[in-house]
Amino acid sequence: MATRAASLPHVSAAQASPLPATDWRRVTYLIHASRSLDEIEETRLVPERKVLYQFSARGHELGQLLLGLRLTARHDGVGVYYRSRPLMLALGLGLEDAAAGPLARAGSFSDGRDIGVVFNMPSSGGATVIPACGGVGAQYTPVAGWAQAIRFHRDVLGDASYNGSIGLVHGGDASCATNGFWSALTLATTLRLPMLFYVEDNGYGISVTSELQTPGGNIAANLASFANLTIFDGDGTDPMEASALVDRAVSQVRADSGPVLLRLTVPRLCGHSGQDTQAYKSAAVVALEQARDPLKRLQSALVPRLMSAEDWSSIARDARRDVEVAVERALARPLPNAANVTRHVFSEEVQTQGGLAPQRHAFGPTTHVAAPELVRVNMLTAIRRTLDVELAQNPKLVVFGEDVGPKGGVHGATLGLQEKFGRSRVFDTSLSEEGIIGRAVGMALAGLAPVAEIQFRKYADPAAEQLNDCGTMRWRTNNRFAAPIVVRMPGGFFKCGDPWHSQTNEVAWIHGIGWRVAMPSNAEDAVGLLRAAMRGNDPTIFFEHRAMLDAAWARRPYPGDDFVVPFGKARRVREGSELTIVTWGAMVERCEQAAAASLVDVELLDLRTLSPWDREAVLTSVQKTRRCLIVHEDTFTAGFGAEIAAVVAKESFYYLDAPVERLTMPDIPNPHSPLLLDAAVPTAAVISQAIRKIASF
Ligand SMILES: Cc1ncc(C[n+]2csc(CCOP(=O)(O)OP(=O)(O)O)c2C)c(N)n1
Repeated sequence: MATRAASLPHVSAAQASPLPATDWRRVTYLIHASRSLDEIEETRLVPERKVLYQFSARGHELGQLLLGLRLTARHDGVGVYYRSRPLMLALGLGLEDAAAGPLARAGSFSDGRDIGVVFNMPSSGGATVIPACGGVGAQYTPVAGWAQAIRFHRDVLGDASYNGSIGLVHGGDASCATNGFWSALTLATTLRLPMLFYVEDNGYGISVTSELQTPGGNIAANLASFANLTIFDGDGTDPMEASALVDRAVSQVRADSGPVLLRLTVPRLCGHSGQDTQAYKSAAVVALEQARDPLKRLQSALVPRLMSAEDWSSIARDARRDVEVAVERALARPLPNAANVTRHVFSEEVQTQGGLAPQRHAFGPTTHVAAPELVRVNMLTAIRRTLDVELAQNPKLVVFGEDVGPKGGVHGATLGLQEKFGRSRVFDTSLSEEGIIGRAVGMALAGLAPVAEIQFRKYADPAAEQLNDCGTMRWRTNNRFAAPIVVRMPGGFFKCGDPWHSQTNEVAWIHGIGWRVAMPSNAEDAVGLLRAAMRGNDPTIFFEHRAMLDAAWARRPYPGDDFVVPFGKARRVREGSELTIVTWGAMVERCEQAAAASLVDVELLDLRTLSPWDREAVLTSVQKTRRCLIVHEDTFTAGFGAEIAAVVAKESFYYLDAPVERLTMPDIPNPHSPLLLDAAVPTAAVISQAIRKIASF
């Protein structure tokens, strides 16, 4: 059982002596550097329209600097937000890069692709700064994943260099109202992760006061009875108090004594962003905030006790001069190269950090040629066996999701895997899809290979933000980071349907930037595509159609432990000369039945993967047959069929003898009654009719 350390509401300056660990000269330098950057941006670079989106950290600096200077372990992982620039400086972000980001210059942390305060920093022997996001609260669950990965590296892989490493996540008071915060808090406290939540409470989320984010406005007070969590709460403008609290908080998490929440109150001495005039604050509030300026309080605490007035001024001058030089150098940097704007959506070059590729992980041999066993297996067994083989071969692979442990998953895909590989490799999660995907992202960034299960496709909705941010990560960071996670996701109808368990909506993932998407129709392809996904270097959605998991049609001989199916290669299920059907998932079987029953010579293509999709196979086939029917279970409007139809219409315009047709679910949720379901999802009979109609056009 965890012991709860006593809360430390307000350690006074008298109680707390300056700690030897605090390099006050460095703190002094960095606070002035941060102020100078803010001021030069506010007074010069924003008016000159050189910085287009500006965020200052004035008032927030002290706690961040004290924390950043203590995050020195090689495997520390840090989650930050847009007001974290002082923390970044303390962690080693160079002044020139700090200035170049907001100027959207070449180099720096996103090469002009992202807002200049949406930071990231691969480890160069010290802490990693996990790619930040614009979405408030999105920083929390990836840090929980990082903290879990620390434990995995240390205890499961036996890597002693992870001893004492921690995850630190930084957010504002309003971020404590987000899904991400609560999800990460559940993760950290149930698993007793080495994770430090650092909340900087400035009383506002833009203009909304903290009483609307948590009752009474103090998240630390409200979490006082939360099990397995130690709370430290104090004044982030008082150098000695803040230093003492930061030191205790970091030490406790480093000692692996469970997660800590540290809340420091700070004034926001500026608008929320460059555009914000703070008209919603009264003059009295602004005056009170100014009176709490941590820079002034730092000066009073240090001068003359720890340094002379001349020292203080000289450090301030040095910082100012260095920042001015850095800004001029940043301004002299080239603008980003527009010719590169489409690069790094998917893996072209190995990223600096994230997943196994930067570690030059050696996978076993692979073949595209199946070595079929004698006995056929259903798709569920095929998936389970592929997970089993990859778990055995790759010690960094972890499989997790709701009920995947002792129960073996509600669909049975992970049955027996926890018994075989243990609770660290195959495990249950809390019921938070944001937590499942955010954790997967953090684990991937920490060098593991996470395979997450979302119980039903529709229940990926609460993870939408993490999925979206994961897909765009490589591009946003200009290939510095990628999180190649595999997300297994059953969906589609099964005997009956309903709006919750049967949705496919695969088009959402194809539209999401940076995701590879597989939707196999049978056991052999499921093996090859899942293995390709688990050995790949891009985030991948692996859609498991519920109707096909045990369908007799989908049973195939297991194709071997080395078998992979390359993404972007359609399977020609049936050769024909009069009409091409393009389809995937559960519709492949129905289309095959319909084609066999029709008198038309149909060529049937199973796309197998939708991102990328095999344009060449489709166009070659349509240019031969001169007719095209696209069949999918997803709804009609803006379904993936629309994209295929647009490409076929453009690229095969002169070859077509009939309009390109789409046969899909109507634009309704999946119905429950089998009668209604048959009226909605294309049946073999309806597909046959469409074949005849197009053939006779
Ligand atoms: C999910 C999400 N909702 C809304 C916003 C717009 N927004 C940006 S910052 C912010 C306030 C955040 O306040 P807080 O977390 O307290 O941090 P502070 O700015 O005070 O440092 C809001 C509403 C956003 N970026 N993300």
